[in-house]
Amino acid sequence: MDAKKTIFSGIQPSGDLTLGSYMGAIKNWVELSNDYNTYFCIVDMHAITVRQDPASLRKRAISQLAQYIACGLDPADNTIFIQSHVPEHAQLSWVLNCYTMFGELSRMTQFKDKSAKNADNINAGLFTYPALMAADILLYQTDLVPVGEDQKQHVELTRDIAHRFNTIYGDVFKMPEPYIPKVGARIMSLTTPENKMSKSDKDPGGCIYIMDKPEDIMRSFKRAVTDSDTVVKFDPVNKKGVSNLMTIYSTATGKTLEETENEFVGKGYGDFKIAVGEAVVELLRPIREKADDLMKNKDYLVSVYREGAERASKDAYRTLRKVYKKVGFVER
Ligand code: ATP
Ligand code: LTN
Repeated sequence: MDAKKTIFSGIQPSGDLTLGSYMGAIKNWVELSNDYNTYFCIVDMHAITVRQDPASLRKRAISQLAQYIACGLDPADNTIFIQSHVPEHAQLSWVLNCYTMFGELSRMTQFKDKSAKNADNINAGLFTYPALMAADILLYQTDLVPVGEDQKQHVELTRDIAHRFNTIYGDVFKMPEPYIPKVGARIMSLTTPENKMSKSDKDPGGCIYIMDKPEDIMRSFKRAVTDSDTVVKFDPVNKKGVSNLMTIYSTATGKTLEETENEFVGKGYGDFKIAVGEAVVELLRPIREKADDLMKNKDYLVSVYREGAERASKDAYRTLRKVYKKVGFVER
């Protein structure tokens, strides 16, 4: 028996990875990865709940893999794979769809947001998205799911589904817990700090991408929205823009919010924004360079995702087989 507990998390290749996905999720994957048995997934099946251009989707899945590795996830120690390569995800998700209630899915904030944004394509997959996410998590008997704040509701629904299933059939699924960082769980847009920084955001200035060049990062931070005050103070209600920049600075440098406040006493927003930009440039520089290098070696990336899928599938099948038996499917 493996004494280590298990982590599962994933990101959709629906756009280029942002500083938000790094600070809310990937950074914590890396920090926790030594102490856990880990699965990190590129959830391409989730991505098609919104229309994608096929060639870009394919390209982004591969570059997302390179970025996972560049952020510090060593494929020798972490199972890194592409969701559509492991058919057990689709198979378990069908079963879980039959244990997930219409009312529960209707209450999901992400569904409401995405239906408003994609009013011409409110498809069934967008609605049942959380059942697929529950399958991702439950297949691996996951203990911990490191995600940003916006995904907490989905992990809670996963727990409800697991509980419902276990109550009927006995202990089939491990009960997963969300892991949400104290600082950095919700990075906001630099131009509209009332909105989450998001890779499918249409406003390019609001978003920092992991692969952005230093000059683009600096330009975005210099233009970041602040307020008419002059004090660098953490107040997410009245000073949304400044508080967001403080969160980013604190997560990038490891300094606390208090230390950050003290560091900028008597200095203006101009100096502050440059300091935040520089901290982010230095944080992302080695990641971008490593990812660029990895992208030159496609054969290596192919070998990583093939090996990952093989390992994942073996583990996933164990749970799927149990589930099929429990619900009464005839063994093949
Ligand atoms: P999309 O725009 O396609 O919905 P997204 O940019 O919102 O994508 P996701 O793929 O939904 O990003 O999220 C990937 C992971 O990163 C999740 O764990 C999510 O909670 C986290 N995350 C995404 N954006 C942020 C953010 N702005 N702040 C903190 N965490 C974030
Ligand atoms: N819904 C998540 C992505 C996701 C995920 C998962 C996260 C799909 N399956 C399993 C954690 C565990 C999002 O970020 N939008």
